[in-house]
Amino acid sequence: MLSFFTLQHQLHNPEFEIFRGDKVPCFENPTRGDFVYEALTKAGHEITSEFSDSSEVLVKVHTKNYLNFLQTAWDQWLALNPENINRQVFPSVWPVSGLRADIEPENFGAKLGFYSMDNGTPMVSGTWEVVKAGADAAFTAANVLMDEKKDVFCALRPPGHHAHANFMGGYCFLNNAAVAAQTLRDRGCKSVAILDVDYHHGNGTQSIFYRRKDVLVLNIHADPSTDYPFFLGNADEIGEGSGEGFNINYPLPSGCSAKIWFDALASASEKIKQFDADALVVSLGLDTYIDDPISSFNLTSDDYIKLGEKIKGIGLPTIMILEGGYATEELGGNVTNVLQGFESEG
Ligand code: Q9C
Ligand code: ZN
Repeated sequence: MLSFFTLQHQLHNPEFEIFRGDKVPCFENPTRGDFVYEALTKAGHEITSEFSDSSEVLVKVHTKNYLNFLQTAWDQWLALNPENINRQVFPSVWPVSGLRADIEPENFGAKLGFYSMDNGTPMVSGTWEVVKAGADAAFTAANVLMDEKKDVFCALRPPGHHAHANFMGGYCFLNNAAVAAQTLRDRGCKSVAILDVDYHHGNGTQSIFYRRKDVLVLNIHADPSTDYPFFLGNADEIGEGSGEGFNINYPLPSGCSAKIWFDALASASEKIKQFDADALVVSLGLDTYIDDPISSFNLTSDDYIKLGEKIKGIGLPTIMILEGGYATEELGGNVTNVLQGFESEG
């Protein structure tokens, strides 16, 4: 399957994140992209790194202020102290409920909190370049799907589905799935479905389309009462205004079986078929894998072949976009298993 990938991803290379007060190695690191690239190559998938500029669509799914912040954040960090060149950027204060979240602060540390939901999304010098290339890939993939009528896969990192219109979080900066879905709409699809199968709820994607009925968003994920992102992803979040009824969440118990997971997938697929979309965007997180180091679902590598078959069975022109998945050595094989299952299904 035609796959979008660039070695540029290696420039987003944070060394550590904070876990319970300690510095721990980043789960979301360049080896993920390297293993996926290797597996795609080995399995004979065609790979392209030719992307076009997604700016016209980026401003429709993110706020201009947030985009401007992301693009200039590293320079602002260096302006504080040139020695920051080897320091990762982390926020430490947030405008939570009850504080003023409507005034962008001048102080850079405060700005960081203003534009983020957690301290788990480290930024380094190359981050903007890499995340912009990821959005460009999603944009180009959607255009290729429309122009050439072929299904495509975006092997992107860092992931995107936790990124809201105006803040980053959960290793995510730009919402690639939202960029792809919006591009499909702009290119003439009357409606689009986004199916998010990452272990974690895709809070950013849900939020971006929450008041819209032209993009149906479905999420299968660990219950937010026990798992990140904690503060979104419950079953009673069904959309708002004209978007009411066009957001569907399937929170599943931490540790649940593959059978329960595939039952939820069957329900979600049924909803997508009833919705009658013109195209499907899949937020393909592979952190549902049994050996994922930060997650607790139980899918095996063989289950990913089945997942690919089921996605194909939905019967829509499809863009799959990589989200999470932190068992890095198995990530490449799990990705190519999904593609294999998808392509085997007539
Ligand atoms: N020590 C995605 O899978 N925090 N994001 C984990 C582990 C957040 C995961 C902390 C996990 C976000 C796209
Ligand atoms: Zn995840």
